[in-house]
Amino acid sequence: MSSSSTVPAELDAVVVGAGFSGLYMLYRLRELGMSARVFEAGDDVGGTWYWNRYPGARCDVESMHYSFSFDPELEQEWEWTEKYPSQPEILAYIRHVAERHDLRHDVVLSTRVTAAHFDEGSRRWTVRTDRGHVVSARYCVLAVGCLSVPKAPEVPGLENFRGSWYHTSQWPEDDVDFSGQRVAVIGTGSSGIQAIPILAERAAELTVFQRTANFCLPTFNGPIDREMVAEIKATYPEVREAGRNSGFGIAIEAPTRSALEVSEDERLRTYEERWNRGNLTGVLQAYTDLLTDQAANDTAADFVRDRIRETVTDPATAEKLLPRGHAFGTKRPCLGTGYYETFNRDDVHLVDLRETPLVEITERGLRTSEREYEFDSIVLATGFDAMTGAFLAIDIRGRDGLTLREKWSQGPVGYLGLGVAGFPNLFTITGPGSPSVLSNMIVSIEQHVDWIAGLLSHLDANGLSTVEASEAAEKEWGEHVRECGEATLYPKTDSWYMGANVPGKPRVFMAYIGGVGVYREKCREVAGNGYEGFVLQGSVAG
Ligand code: N01
Repeated sequence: MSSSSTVPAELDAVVVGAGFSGLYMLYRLRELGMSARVFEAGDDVGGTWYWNRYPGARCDVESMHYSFSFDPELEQEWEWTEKYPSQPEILAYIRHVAERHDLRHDVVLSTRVTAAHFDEGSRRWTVRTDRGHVVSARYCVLAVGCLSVPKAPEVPGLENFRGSWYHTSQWPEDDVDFSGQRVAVIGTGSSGIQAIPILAERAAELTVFQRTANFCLPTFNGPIDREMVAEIKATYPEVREAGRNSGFGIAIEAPTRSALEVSEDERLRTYEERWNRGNLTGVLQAYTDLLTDQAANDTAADFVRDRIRETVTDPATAEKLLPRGHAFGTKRPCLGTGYYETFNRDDVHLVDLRETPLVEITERGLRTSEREYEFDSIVLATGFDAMTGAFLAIDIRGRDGLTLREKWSQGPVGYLGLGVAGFPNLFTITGPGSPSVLSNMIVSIEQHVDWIAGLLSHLDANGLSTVEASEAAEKEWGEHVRECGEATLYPKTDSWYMGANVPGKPRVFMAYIGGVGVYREKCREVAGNGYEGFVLQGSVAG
């Protein structure tokens, strides 16, 4: 896939990344009459959905809610085929959006942004790419995604392995033929849990190396319910608006009671009914305190553990698959299709790395503390340097040469997860400190992009040249994000939300858990008060 875009030396805006956020940002910038280019490292648009094309990749937000709302005709025309959209279908949707709005024209593919430096004198960003572009832009918008820098397995020896290996997030474009092969999977997060049942069908033998058993709920995926589609399409504006003002970006009935104030029978009936909905929020949102009170959480965790015991026929395997030691939901819970059932197959094996840790990757396979296993292929489903990795992969320098890496050395800071003090005219779409990964990403992306577009329009209308988060506002917001996180069970768990999956990464709860609607209101208020907490300055350089 190529793009014909030439790149002028001066632009109003450079956008980094052509996933959902970068493409929508481009759309809005064009509406404002600004010149812009999007640089995208991939060979096509799609971001996350371009890269993560491993077998079984699918979004666990339901199709009717995982789409743009800015184009009312498109949301009526587009037909999703399944309850949960598969990666190929989402990618087809993104490509369609790019073409429908002629966005490709300003997207520069196969080009990675390597540096962005702010120049005090001109009040502009100099953006450099790995293909030699040097562009001066008034604004730099980082639409780099929260989960886009793959994490290696850390154990030594990958370079010695004589077979083939694949990371789920960098899957080859031509799918891999595993027939007749002995395949290993390392990792049982969302990616592993989706890939494992399919790999089990394709390989001769599959061995799953599990370090932490996670909670997996069933999707009950299938052809989309046409009646539900018609109902939603008839009221899409209301459905979208309700999502925007909800906790996670999809309106659900808010719980009113503690899990501990109802009888066990009632609780089990409630969990059962919600389990059967086949979604992420059903069980987790059954009671007010499941994410804040360990005893309440235990009731839901026990319910899920019982479902695992019921499903997995070998008790010893079931025991290994039971998540323990972290509260349900505090590591991103997973949705799966036939995940636990897969372990009932004779050709699927489970190695518990808590009992026998992985020691090295060898020429022939994997060695644990107990023995060596031989494989033809290894699949790394080991996750990402989440939420900060993609920002820090670029050499970003703000005022006085301050690097983003220095600024974030103790963990990411920023105001509203949108801007960083010391980095004028730089925007971080779904950045740390915003609801981002704790929400339906597209709802959060649209809100950020719309808000940034409003701000840029305000700057233009008032002849202003720079906008920058103030240190004070950034600090206060950071405190608020931290306090909200600490009121929950999340910080108690080693998770990628906490940066705990990457050795040496500061341990900070990086997302805002106050809720999508609350956050949206805060952003609206900030804008309404003349972009309170941001410093708006100067006249546009001539
Ligand atoms: O990554 P993960 P992911 N040795 O970090 C294990 C989104 N997503 O790619 O938990 C052995 O969750 C690691 O073990 P542990 C979604 O937000 C969404 O699966 O660190 N094991 C863990 O089991 C998701 O949360 C969708 O002990 C090692 C696994 O690898 C996020 O992306 C689909 C290891 C990594 O799990 C990330 O998901 C896919 C090592 N050295 C992804 N290093 C949907 O919408 C890591 N692990 C459905």
